[in-house]
Amino acid sequence: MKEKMLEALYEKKGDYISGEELANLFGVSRTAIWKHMNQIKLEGYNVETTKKGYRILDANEKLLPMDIKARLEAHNFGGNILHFESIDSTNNHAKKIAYEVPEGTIVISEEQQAGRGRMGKGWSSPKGEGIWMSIILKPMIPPTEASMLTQVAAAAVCKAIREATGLPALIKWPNDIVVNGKKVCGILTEMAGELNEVSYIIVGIGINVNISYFPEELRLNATSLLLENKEKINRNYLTALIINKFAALYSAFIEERNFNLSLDICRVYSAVIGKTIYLVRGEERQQVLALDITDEGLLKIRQSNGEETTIISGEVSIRGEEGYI
Ligand code: BT5
Repeated sequence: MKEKMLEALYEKKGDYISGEELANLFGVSRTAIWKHMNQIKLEGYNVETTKKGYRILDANEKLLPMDIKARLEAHNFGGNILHFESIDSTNNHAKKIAYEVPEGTIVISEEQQAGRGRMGKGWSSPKGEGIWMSIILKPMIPPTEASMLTQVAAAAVCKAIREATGLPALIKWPNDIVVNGKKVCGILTEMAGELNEVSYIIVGIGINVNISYFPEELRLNATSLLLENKEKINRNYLTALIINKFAALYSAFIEERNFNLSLDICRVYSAVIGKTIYLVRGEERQQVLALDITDEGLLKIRQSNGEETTIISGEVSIRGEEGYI
């Protein structure tokens, strides 16, 4: 009922819908509508009540599934949004439910108690200030192509941040988005499957949106869109923008086998191509030149002995000569 009322409100796109109209629509009393509407307001939806009826105002600071859905273009993605106030990790939850939910299901949380980075590293996910979400995918691709989805997601996030903020976001291959040399987003792609068939892939995306303060240990390397742009961003809008861009690039990749759309973005907005970078393998640091991203999404490098080779996603971390990139 609440869900249906929200849909009716969003269908009006900011215009009023009267209590009577709602009561007729759902065959209940106006008092019942009023009670449900109070519940909706308590959940954080910005509903204005006047003599003309009810109308939805621009979203406030909370992540609201219906607000995100109202902004979506592709219906194969985000039809199912599971929203949490708090969770250990959206990737963990996505894995638990992956077999039971349709492709394109989104798990999103206001905070993560145990957000994860790659290889057992942590991911700081403070309450109400970021986008911590996981997209559940079930593509018919061989497991060897799973890491390409990190590039698809990076391309989508980079474009969305640029469009929403005008900031010069760049992709630090393979899984970071950086702004002015600091990390604003990390992507964690995880897979389950057999040797030659994927069962599901979880693409976890963490974006520092409205974070105004970072703990000491992150301050040097991390930033947020708020800190860079000096302006808060509506997380529902940015979440929807990312899902829309991801859905378009993903369907090009899976349905048309067109990975180039994503690749082009990864190359144009690369933070590493043409730069001298360090490959970090445990304690080992090797200085190399980043040449290109291959058609398979691998990083092509030239070693100091002149030898050219490619590295696969997840094998290394990259650190620049100065600062973070
Ligand atoms: C990543 O790993 O960058 C992947 C992060 C993925 C987070 C999302 S949030 C939704 C989903 N659910 C999860 O549990 N995870 C995903 P990696 O490249 O390994 O970077 C991890 C490192 O980034 C840490 O060791 C810290 O140094 C740093 N870090 C941690 N939190 C950060 C933050 N909020 N902003 C910038 N850097 C951070």
